[in-house]
Amino acid sequence: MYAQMVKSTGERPKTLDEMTPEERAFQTRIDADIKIEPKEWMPEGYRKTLIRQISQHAHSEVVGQLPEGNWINRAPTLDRKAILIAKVQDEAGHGLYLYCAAETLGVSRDELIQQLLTGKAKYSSIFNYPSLTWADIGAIGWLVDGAAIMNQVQLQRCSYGPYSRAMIRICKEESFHQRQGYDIMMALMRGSPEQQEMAQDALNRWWWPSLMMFGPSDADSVHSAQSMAWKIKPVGNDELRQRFVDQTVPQAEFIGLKVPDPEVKWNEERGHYDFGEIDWEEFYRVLKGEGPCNRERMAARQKAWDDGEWFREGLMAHSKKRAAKKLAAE
Ligand code: FAQ
Repeated sequence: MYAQMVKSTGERPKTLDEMTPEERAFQTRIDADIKIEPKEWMPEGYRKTLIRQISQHAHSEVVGQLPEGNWINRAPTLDRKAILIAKVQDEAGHGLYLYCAAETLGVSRDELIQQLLTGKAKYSSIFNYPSLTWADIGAIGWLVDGAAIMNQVQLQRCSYGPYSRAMIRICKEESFHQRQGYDIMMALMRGSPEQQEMAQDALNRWWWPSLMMFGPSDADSVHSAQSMAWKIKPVGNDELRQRFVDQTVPQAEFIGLKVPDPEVKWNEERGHYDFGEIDWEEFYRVLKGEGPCNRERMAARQKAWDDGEWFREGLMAHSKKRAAKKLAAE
């Protein structure tokens, strides 16, 4: 039940010759960068891929509140606490925009939530790691939101209108999140040796999981070829991961932190940083439900769902009453 099952069935994209006339007309619109809107015809695979990706993204935003929520009561100052509350609330809002975008594809929010609670739908692997110290809150903002923006900026160009528009607002907020995380890391690095050590320890633990957020390498990515042909994903997993490394290594060095990878080195010829191999076994273990916090995260979501039952019932009863009143008045 707690497993984020690894069950992927990727297919190579059809060539124009293999497409039906409807599919060809659809692909021509995609190639011309025309946005697809909810009521328009779309291939079933396009609809399913979007539901999968958008709902997994929504679940990630909601589950992603948990590691930081853990530190709201323990934030070191009132200002830091207010900022953290605002940030965690933003993540809830992102989940809501994204569930709404998924609903435009003909799936209900209850169905999506059941998929999460039964382990059928995934959420980002990163949220299965624990937030052990205050420096982790800095590292999450800096690295996790940093990786999220790197991915989401290009998703603003996604071919599906409602998803691409949701991304525009989300990216603005994520950019504030990233800055507040880096600001926490800067403050710690200006502090005592113990604080500096705490910041380095957080970077050591969050670096590799952050690189895993971009998904398997392109060669092993099940959906990338088709998703890129449909412009659901305008840029591949490896290119985004490289952009993230290129952006983040100098930020670490600027405040005196060391990225925990001996192979990180500027490559003049490539114009990029080289970096070491990701532990893909760990990635797939986390996806299978065996990360440090998978059970805890799912138990928290299940509890939230159960605790909210009386409220959902109340809302339904109120809406039925209003509808009956309206009908009686007509
Ligand atoms: N974790 O063929 P691909 C955030 C799965 S938001 C778990 O490459 P795809 C904000 C993948 O689903 C973070 N599963 O798949 C925040 C597929 O399995 P499936 C979330 C992963 O979809 C910050 C299988 O592996 N962002 O952090 C992961 O083309 C702080 C094969 O992979 C988004 O969701 C992973 N890391 O590419 C909130 C962005 N990677 O579905 C709170 C939108 C891969 O067949 C606090 N999503 N898988 O069973 C995407 O861009 C894509 O879905 C990718 C994966 C890039 C994540």
